[in-house]
Amino acid sequence: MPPKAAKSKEVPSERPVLGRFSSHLKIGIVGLPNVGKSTLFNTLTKLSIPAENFPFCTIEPNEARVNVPDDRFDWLCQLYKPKSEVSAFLEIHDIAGLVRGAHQGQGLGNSFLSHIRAVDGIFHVLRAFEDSDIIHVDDSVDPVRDLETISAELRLKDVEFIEKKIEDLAKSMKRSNDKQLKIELELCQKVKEWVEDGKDVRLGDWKAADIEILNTFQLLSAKPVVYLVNMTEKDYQRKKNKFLPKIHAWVQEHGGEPIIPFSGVFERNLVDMEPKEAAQYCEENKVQSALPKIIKTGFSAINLIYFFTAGPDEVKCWQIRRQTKAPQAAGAIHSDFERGFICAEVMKFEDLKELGSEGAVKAAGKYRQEGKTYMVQDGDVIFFKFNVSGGGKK
Ligand SMILES: Nc1nc2c(ncn2[C@@H]2O[C@H](COP(=O)(O)OP(=O)(O)OP(=O)(O)O)[C@@H](O)[C@H]2O)c(=O)[nH]1
Ligand SMILES: [Mg+2]
Repeated sequence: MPPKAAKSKEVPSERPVLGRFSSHLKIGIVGLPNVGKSTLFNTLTKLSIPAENFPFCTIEPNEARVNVPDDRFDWLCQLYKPKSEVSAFLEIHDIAGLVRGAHQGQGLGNSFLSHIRAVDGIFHVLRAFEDSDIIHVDDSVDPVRDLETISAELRLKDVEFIEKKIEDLAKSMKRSNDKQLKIELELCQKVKEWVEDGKDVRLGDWKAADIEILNTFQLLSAKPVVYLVNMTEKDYQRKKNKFLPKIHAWVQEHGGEPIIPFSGVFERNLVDMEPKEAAQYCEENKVQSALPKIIKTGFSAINLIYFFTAGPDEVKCWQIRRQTKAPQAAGAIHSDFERGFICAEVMKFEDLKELGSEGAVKAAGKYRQEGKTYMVQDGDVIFFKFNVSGGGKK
């Protein structure tokens, strides 16, 4: 029996997250050709982080790091007025358009799919604007058909991968009767059935042990998705688009991931304006950029969070994967912090904001010492204490 679909998006705290265990996670922009992927990517890169913090801001022509906007970070910078400010960033890859038959090598099929394999989540861009000057690969604008096309391609590639895996496992089992091989084989058969049934791997209610195995496969339909619906500026502004209700219905039926409407043309124009002019334009037209929401949602979708270190020298966001424990979070700063971990002194951002200073948080008894098993939460303000032989304390 294949597992039943996950009922809720809330991951129980003990269950491992589906996806690579790394704090260097990235998201790829995926979709059919000519839907506005590169337009979005180029607009985002214009928001790239200043070069002094990340020397490899635009890593490759199609890879970039973008600041994650955050009022909490801005507030901390106001409070400490630090010499250095380092915000969180989202690494985004622009992937060339995928076409039907890509899994069999259509278009630049297989290499595109390998680019998708290398990212940890997907911004799925859908074209919901009509413009006879911009060719649609399937001749007409129909985002629901496009959703079907892309998601089917990803699943077909997964089936191919799993079939190969099953073959390999069966061969290995002839040589040895290892219990682990048998467990993997059974899981692969379950996954194959699930995917062939038209369901994405990420929607399965997999057991913790299954997830550990699945995480070694990097299956395409296991990756989290955020749907970005590209529409005309007029539609975006009036918050109405004829395709949107159908897209919404489809997404609800297929996992209920976030949908963010945007307008590529509007965002491109806005980013080219002077900040003052842009603000005035937005006010006059009662419209706002969707980019901050796109970046924040993408960051969270690939299971990244961050904690802050804050003081007069530096306010910095340290990005880690959700469910990271305190010593490993300390290791994001320096391996010595992890090796010699003593404890984490933690303030909740909300407490600091409400009470106004570190001293006030301490006085209110809300400054906590946490040990090795503490799971770091997004927005924690942390001071790590550590001790390595010959080293000092911080
Ligand atoms: N009318 C209109 N045209 C757009 C919009 N977004 C992008 N385009 C145009 O559509 C064409 C394709 O845009 P790209 O951003 O290059 O599309 P892409 O998805 O990266 O395409 P491939 O890389 O070929 O897969 C360009 O001529 C863009 O100017 C939009 O919101 N409205
Ligand atoms: Mg492109």
